[in-house]
Amino acid sequence: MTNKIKPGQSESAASRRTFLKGGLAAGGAIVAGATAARSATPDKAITEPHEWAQTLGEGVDARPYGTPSEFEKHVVRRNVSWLTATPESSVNFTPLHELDGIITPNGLCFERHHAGIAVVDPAKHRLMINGLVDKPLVFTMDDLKRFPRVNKVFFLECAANSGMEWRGAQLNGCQFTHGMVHNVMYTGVPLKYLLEEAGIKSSAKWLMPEGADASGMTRSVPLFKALDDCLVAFAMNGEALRPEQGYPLRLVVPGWEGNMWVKWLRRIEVGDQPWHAREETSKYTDLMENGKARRFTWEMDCKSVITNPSPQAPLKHTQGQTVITGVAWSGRGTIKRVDVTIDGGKNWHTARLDGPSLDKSLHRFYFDFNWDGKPLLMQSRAIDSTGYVQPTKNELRKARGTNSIYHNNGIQTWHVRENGAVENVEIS
Ligand SMILES: Nc1nc2c(c(=O)[nH]1)N[C@H]1C(S)=C(S)[C@@H](COP(=O)(O)O)O[C@H]1N2
Ligand SMILES: [Mo]
Repeated sequence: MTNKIKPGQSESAASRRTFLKGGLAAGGAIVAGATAARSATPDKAITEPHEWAQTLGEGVDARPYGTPSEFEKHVVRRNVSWLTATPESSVNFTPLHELDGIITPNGLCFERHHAGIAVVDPAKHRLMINGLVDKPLVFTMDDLKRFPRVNKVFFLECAANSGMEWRGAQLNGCQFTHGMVHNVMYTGVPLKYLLEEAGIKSSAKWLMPEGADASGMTRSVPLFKALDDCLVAFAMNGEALRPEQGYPLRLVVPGWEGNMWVKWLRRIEVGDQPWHAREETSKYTDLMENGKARRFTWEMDCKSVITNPSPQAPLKHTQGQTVITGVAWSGRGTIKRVDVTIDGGKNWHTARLDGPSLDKSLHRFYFDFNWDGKPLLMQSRAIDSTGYVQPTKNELRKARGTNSIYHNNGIQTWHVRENGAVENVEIS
């Protein structure tokens, strides 16, 4: 069960905590704090020459494929040991708290594999389209690159993202609570062009994409989605797909659960009914309180999270000018508004959306404020272009119970202490 404690009370290491709404100290008048700039007192870091100015640096031949600065070594994907029985069938998480803007760098996109990373030779790779088509076709990678291609930014979220938080606050860090999402610009061919080439029979209603990895992953995708906005993608953020993301070819299913985005895509069968594959029966279905399961819950509901500050990224100052930032996304469109509270929901402020607002993409938001140095209970709440409002975790539990793992898009609360430390909590 959850502990109910008041802010300011000393806290145990218990992982699940609940705060009483009445006991909040934050909010009210914002006092003027220190400015973000340092005063002009002598500082050796500016008055003395540094070692990096004493010798020549590496030449242009040192880094044929660039990697981040050695001072950024902590910016990595991480896994959760108790979720990783075997690394070949597991997940790691995007370090959301280390990123800004909306694009996830290729080397930091979370990975989810059912049978490890297949090493596929593009020269030997083929995509087959068969089933209810006039003309079964096989494409080489070169064939695919002769079709008109498009560039589109989309988020991919695993339906299990935040799944460990259904019953209470558990993991300390947005990397772990929300890091099964990445946002990438894909280059690929609209699937509709390939289906048109094969000629879809009038009885066709469903597709079954299949992966070339040892898991041979399959999902049933309705034809209307394929004809709407699915892509067969070969590049991410301007370069070839990474092996982890399905090199040389993956299916892009915008706004829909990540499991459908089949990697190492080798075949698409066209049929007149769904296949009821493992990934849409025993997995990726949502068991309700009454014992029935929701299925084909494809769309990822509108969601947001504050990425900074957060448990892995505490505040380094104790009052004054402060930036709160995070990301919001919706599988149904763009983000219309993000609200932020710093007092556990007593007062809500409209956050500033910055950067491109793209369909079914992450959106970046900021809330700039003057911190009075008192503990904060921070939340963000996103509203998408359909008018859907991100629910609280308790609203979700009321509607769907707590048996589920998937589709947890509830509002996240972070508790910021006076010393800047942050932890994952829930408000009752
Ligand atoms: N062939 C194949 N495709 C796959 C998977 C897989 O194991 N094999 N995992 C799926 C799942 S569950 C998710 S959430 C996404 C993860 O994509 P990513 O590794 O690019 O993050 O790929 C999907 N496509
Ligand atoms: Mo997934």
